[in-house]
Amino acid sequence: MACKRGALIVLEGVDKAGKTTQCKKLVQALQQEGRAVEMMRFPERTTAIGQLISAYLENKSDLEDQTVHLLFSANRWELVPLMKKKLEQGTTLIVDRYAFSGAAFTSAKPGFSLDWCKKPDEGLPKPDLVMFLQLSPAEAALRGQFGEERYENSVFQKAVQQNYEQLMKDPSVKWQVINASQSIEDVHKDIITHSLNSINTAHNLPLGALWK
Ligand code: ADP
Ligand code: FDM
Repeated sequence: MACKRGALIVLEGVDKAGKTTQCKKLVQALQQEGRAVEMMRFPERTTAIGQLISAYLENKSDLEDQTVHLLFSANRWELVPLMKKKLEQGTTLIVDRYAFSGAAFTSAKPGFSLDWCKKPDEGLPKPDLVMFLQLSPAEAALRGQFGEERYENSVFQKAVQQNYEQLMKDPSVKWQVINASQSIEDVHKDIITHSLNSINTAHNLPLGALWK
């Protein structure tokens, strides 16, 4: 009998919502239960495409907005064979940002529609669950100053938040809003509950195609 597939679980949210903290805690908790699980992140800065993206985010290079948008998408597509292989082998993937960041961030720039921004990511492996870590800009500000990277300013982040709200209206994606203003432990408890449900459900379902 073929082994049961792993679940594709994504964490999204504005800067400082706690995505990286929670992805790491979730992976650790699932591993302690003896489950096959790995963490991924986008952008994945170690590939050749990822290095172009990283230089752009660090303001070391300039690219057209269209170019960088397509690079972010290409960075996901280049990892699709690996993701599919792992999922088929039964490994659950916990992913820090995905196509939703792609659409929410680029469409916060003037002249970019959400529809145009979603197009290059159409057909990517569809997450079984997308948890949106909800945190107000005021609470995010309490978690420290913005860094030096591109997009790290409150006006841009507010526009990003509004775009996420648009994306969350799409019933073809399984969204779960998480109250990210709780303590790290309480957020983790919510996240693990939803993740375990998703892992159990995904076992019996084929992997879907995003936005198709
Ligand atoms: P993101 O990946 O969403 O940008 P991080 O996980 O890097 O967010 O967290 C941003 C900062 O906020 C870190 O200093 C982290 O320790 C802190 N942090 C994360 N979650 C919480 C929480 N629930 N309450 C208070 N501080 C938090
Ligand atoms: N970002 C991330 C995008 O603009 N498009 C994307 O497709 C993705 C995955 O890159 F500002 C933005 C979001 C954030 C930056 O920062 C990546 P982190 O700190 O590595 O998550």
